[in-house]
Amino acid sequence: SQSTAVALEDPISPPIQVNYTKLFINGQFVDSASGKTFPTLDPRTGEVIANVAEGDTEDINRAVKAARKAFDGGPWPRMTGYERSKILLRFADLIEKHNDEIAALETWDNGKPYEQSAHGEIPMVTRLFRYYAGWADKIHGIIVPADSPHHVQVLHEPIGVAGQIIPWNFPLLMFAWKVGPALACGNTIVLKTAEQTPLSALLVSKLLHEAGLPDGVLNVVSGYGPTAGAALASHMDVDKLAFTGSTATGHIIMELAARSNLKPVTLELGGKSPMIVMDDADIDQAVELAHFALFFNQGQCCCAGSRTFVHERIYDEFVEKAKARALKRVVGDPFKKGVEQGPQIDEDQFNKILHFIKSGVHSGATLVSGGERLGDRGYFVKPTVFADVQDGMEIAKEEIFGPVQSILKFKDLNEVIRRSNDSHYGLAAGVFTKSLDTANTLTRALRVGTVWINCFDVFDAGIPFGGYKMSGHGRDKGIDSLKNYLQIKAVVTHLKNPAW
Ligand code: TXE
Repeated sequence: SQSTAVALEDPISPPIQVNYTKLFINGQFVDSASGKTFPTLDPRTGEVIANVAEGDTEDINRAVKAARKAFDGGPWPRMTGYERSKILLRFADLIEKHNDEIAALETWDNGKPYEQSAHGEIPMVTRLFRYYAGWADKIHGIIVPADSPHHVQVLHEPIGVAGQIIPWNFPLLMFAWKVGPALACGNTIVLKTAEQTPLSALLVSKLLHEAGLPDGVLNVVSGYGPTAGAALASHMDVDKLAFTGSTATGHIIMELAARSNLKPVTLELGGKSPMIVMDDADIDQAVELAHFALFFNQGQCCCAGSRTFVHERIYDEFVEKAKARALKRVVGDPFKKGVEQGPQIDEDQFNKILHFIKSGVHSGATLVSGGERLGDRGYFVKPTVFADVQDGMEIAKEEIFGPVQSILKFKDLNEVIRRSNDSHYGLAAGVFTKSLDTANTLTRALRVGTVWINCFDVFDAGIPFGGYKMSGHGRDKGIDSLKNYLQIKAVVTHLKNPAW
């Protein structure tokens, strides 16, 4: 392990010690087989936080072997659901105990406001593990009545070794969405974190073991996508693969799974979610909600309300107020109190966002605020608002994944339904209206996995989350995500005395 300390603004965060930088395989922190490391950077400055062991094919093989052994012969899939739930509950208690320390590490590695990490995300991680601890002893099959003298049982069994590949925008929350249900069902896991944000998963893996998780049940490999990630997706001994990330990588993941052992794949991919503001809306509230829907987490949300559709009757006033709100947004060091927006995750994403801003200007959209980087250090982008955005423009079609709001004008309900659905994506939608009829019509017509009515980004552990169309398939969270991690076995027994 390696130790680095940095003085961060008191009193929000103490200096952070980075204790875990190696791969976590079979209950031990180990170096990568190659001995190679890669740097994880502080997005506020671009400086190195720590050098982390770089996993590749050989490390994935080692991790899968450990997970296989833990599944085939180990106690985890064989212990009672109640025993599993107790370990998950102890883990949740440990996360809660270390909440602020984990939150600070998450903010340092990712750049998101500390207040969001400490009071939003890490508590949600705790909640999620308690939720799935609650399921661990309630997963069971059914009895099916037969047409013949047979007793038919349908057993629900863990699926085996689960491979999980997660992104950097909500590092520990994505860890929880994937690991929680897989563990509750009794599976073993090899998880690859995103190369931008390897630190928090390593820290909590240690806590999970402290809580009593047997060796080899959870293995965490840090490393890059085309090397470690691809080795996991194409591994012949991985029984299931779950991925959150870009649609482009989703194509690759499914292909790797298809070409290897046909492992089932669940995908949670990109989006271009409409946020629809009707003319009966309270404009100030609608502006605030649409602002939050897009700018939350530096705009780095798969479900960001990145097409703000506003009714023509209130359009001009809305744009003025959206501009004023964006100009008021507090951007800066995410460890400072009151900061709403930190830096983007890395230079690639920062450049991608600046490219889209240029594209918006060239295509004739009206730039009403922002439009450039903030400062000359780190990856900060000014909150940017475009008005007069047309459906065909690149900024209205592609996922920008940054603090860039596109405001589009519409006339009537059928038109906004058609335009909202005219996308390869189908992840989420926001609807802002006082009319129950309008809300009901939109809810049924929109081809998306989540509809938020007069709210946005509500992520309770029990609410299923996932996409239609090229936003993916399968659901994270809730009861539905258990299905991703279960095998179904039919057991048919001949009855000698059917009358009884
Ligand atoms: O994503 P990738 P990137 C979108 C967003 C963003 C864009 C690119 O638009 O701008 O994707 O971001 C692993 N085999 N989202 O490049 O590549 C990678 O190491 C196996 C939306 O970061 O999808 C990481 O762990 N794995 C999204 C994970 O995939 C591979 C969140 C995600 O990286 C791989 C993030 C390969 N060949 C980005 N290539 C969301 N849905 O929330 C990469 N990976």
